[in-house]
Amino acid sequence: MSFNKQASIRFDEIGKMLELLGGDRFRVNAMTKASRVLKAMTTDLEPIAKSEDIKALTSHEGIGKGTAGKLVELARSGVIDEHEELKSKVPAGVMEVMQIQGLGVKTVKLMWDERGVESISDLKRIIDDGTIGDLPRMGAKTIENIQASIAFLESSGSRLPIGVAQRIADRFVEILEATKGTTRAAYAGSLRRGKESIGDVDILVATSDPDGAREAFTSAEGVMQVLAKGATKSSIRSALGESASRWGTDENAAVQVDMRIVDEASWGAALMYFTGSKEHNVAMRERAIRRGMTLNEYGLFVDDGSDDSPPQSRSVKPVACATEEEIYKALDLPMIAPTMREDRGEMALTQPVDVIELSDIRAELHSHTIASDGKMTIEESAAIAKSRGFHTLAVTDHSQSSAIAGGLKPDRLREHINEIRAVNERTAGITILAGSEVDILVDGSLDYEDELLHELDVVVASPHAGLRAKPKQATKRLLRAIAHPMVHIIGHPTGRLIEKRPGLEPGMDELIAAAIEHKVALEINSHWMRLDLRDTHVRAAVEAGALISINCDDHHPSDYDNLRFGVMTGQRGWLTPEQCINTWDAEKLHGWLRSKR
Ligand code: DGT
Ligand code: CA
Ligand code: CA
Ligand code: ZN
Repeated sequence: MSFNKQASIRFDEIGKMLELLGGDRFRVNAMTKASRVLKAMTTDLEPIAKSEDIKALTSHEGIGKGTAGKLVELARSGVIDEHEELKSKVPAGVMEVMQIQGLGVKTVKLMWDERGVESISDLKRIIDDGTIGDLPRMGAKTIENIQASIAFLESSGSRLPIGVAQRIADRFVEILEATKGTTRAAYAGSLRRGKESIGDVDILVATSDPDGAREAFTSAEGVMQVLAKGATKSSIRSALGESASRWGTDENAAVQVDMRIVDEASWGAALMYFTGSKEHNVAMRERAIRRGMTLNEYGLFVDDGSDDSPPQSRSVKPVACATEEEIYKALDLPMIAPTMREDRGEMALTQPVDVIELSDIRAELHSHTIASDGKMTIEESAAIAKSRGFHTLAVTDHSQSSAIAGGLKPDRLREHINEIRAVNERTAGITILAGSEVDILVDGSLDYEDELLHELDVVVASPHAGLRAKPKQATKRLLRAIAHPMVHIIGHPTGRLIEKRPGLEPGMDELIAAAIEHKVALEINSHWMRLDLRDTHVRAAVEAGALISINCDDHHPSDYDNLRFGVMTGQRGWLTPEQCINTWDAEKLHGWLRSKR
């Protein structure tokens, strides 16, 4: 695990443990903030912390003097004293209880202090003997929800990749749209923000027939369990369906889906609230307060100083509520795309960012055919690319070292190049380029001789094996590939698989700087199992001015549909169309490719 990640986890735990022990609010917030900042940071702080350069550490936003001292401790000794000390005071089981959805620190602390709950089994005990009900705010419904969350945590616990969650959400939205009385239905939450993994699916519906919506939702195909069926919120657990088997989960795996019935009139406010992120919402509410207003899921209201009840329940007319646009406008902000709502600087925007859209993509530069491990012929793949309005398709089958993936020996690649050129000759309306996805071997050299690489229009160089290498080695390996004069694109640079394999953890800042120097594009691989580069890497690359290439890495016709996930990952990194080579017109793109020959 990278140094930053280790530090991020420890700071998060320090924050939680401090809070459980009734610690200072200000310090709790500082730790939580530092944890978030470290999680998103692409600069490896280990060498800086090792050299004990406090000034350099505190120059990063969100890292104060205290946090910097702790980073130095961690780099020097592998532990943080305060973290160790707190761990001796807070039982590990209490931290496990904290992972149960819907249980806040306050409640966990109360259970621990008043009922001696020091593990999940302790919690189950006070539920079974009913003594949990003696605690404040523990109605039958709350207890039921806690039980469901425990069951969920025990059955799976891990997050779903976006590609699996997307299909389930699309299906529920379709079902609700087809239900009588529905005026609007949409998904919100992390899925709408295009996050790589999804904890649960959040659906909103506006309807003149709430009973009908509840019925349709809770009795839909694939519903395994109904967790709640309330006036405004219903929750179910849904089977994952066919997409799950491709992901390799067991058939009992499930995802929670929440449906909320909201008012048509305040649709925008509800959509904004339930899209989140929580951090973005908090920042938005603070902004509203500073302007003498109140923002909630019903709208933006002028604060009339009455603390007794929320404004909507007193028939106060909102300043804005129908659309997200009008709420942002009323708070003097440009429209912020859902994918940018992570409190990562969007609150300081004065102009909208022209982030990349799906329709901007005009070329696919990483695709496989039956020549290696793909399921399509060159013609079939080209027909799909053409139907998507692409002007260029690069066929990039695997290289010789990827033997399991049917990698091509040099002679076979030469034949394949001729075949691609022949198909290109007889296919109108799209340019089919001859390329290869060339393995970056563990020492950073490429899997074909330069002479052969020179024959290729497009070289995508990707790491496939040796993905457990130490960060330093990984950096060296990738830097060597980037410096190769015939490489155009680094494919899935870290080789990670979401929720399955961490992949390489190279020094991203160094890779980005080298990519700029050698005019190499870094890929966002759009497959939902990969999304590699990830959002935070993209953001760093975009800020530094590196070129990005968004590709589907198609093996199967349906893989072209994954483009949306790659584009959303680009948006999460604030990528604009100009910086993505797949948006360029044919002349510009082909010229750039040729400049490396
Ligand atoms: P997930 O499900 O873990 O992938 O992440 P989200 O972002 O979908 O989170 P979720 O499902 O807990 O809640 C959906 C949205 O609702 C969230 O992004 C923001 C909003 N929301 C939920 N609970 C709170 C809260 O306690 N405070 C605020 N400000 N917003 C909340
Ligand atoms: Ca969610
Ligand atoms: Ca939820
Ligand atoms: Zn590939």
